[in-house]
Amino acid sequence: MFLRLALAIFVAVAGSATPVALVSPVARTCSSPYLVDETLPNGARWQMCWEMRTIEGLTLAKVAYTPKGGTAVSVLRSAALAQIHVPYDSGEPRYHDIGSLGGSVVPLTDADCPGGERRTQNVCVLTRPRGLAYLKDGYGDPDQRKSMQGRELAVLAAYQVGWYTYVSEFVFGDDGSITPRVGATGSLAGTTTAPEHGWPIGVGRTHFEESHSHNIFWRMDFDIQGSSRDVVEQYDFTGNRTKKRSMVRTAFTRETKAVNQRMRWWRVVDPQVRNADRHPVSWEINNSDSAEYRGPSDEAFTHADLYVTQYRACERLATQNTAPRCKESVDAYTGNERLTDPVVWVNVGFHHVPRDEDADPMPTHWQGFRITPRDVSAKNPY
Ligand SMILES: [Cu+2]
Repeated sequence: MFLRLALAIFVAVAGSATPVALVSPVARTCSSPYLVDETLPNGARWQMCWEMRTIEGLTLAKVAYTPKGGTAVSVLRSAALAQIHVPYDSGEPRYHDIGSLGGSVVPLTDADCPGGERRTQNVCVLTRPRGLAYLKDGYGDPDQRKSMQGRELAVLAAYQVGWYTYVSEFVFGDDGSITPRVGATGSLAGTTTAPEHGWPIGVGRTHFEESHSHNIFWRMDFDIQGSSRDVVEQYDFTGNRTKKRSMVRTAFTRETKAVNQRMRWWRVVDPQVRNADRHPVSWEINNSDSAEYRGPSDEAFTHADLYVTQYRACERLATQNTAPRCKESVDAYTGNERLTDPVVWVNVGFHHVPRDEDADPMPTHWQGFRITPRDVSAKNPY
């Protein structure tokens, strides 16, 4: 009890001037070292709890964002990796790399977490520059010239899975953006194959290292100000070789499998939570960087890029979900159930064709997707 009181006082003193910290559900759910509460230089504040789960590894909970000068909005009930599917181009092997990420955490050094905090269980929490937040020329008037450097918060952990080291990051921008991403590094698996399935590695053309995909699934349980009323919408823009383009909005009222298209994006919106302009608060999801791997019929979970399912506690992994009385993969979770508490599953593929530069230690290749605030702040968040 005393500890909790001491923590509350600490949060009140260390936090920003807003009294939100004391009423935020985040501070009530967890405490140091599992609490992250970071106010970036522009005033944007991110609060969340984390845990190291045995299977999924680093898992975030109760993620809340407070735009500069605004009030806290809860965004995610939880966010975690849900599978890393690695099928090789010759047809075999086909790995499902999430077995026990929490049991294969790679120890981090200060150099791996520069300027940040190395928390227990080798989780790193740090902030770093993210380049120009904005730049506007003054057209000769220095007083009118405006520019600012952005900053971001990253919460990360690394796992050793076979020869690969996977770095899993959740990045929170001072603009309210969220970027989940995974970097694959460590060593190539050393799989040899026929030339048509790989690339010559080493001297000459004797050893062909096999190409493969990394199909990474994230489970994102959005809860914008609580689990009720959240709606997932899909946006498309019609017009092919025409001057005119028209926006088409599709609200998903039932569980849905969706595929990427070049201009398509989705958003999670709570129609009753409004910003100062009375526009509903939402977060936009963009999965435009995926290689969009499509496997055979017994890998139907690869047949869509985004799944929206009704919340069910036992549905945690995108494949090989072994919870009792529960379906086994995300395509099977996606039935026709009415959506009242949507969970979004994002599938991002990277086709890894090895190259000489992948020699040990293999340089990190990154893959992920973007979540951008849409009408959370009524003005420029800086
Ligand atoms: Cu690879």
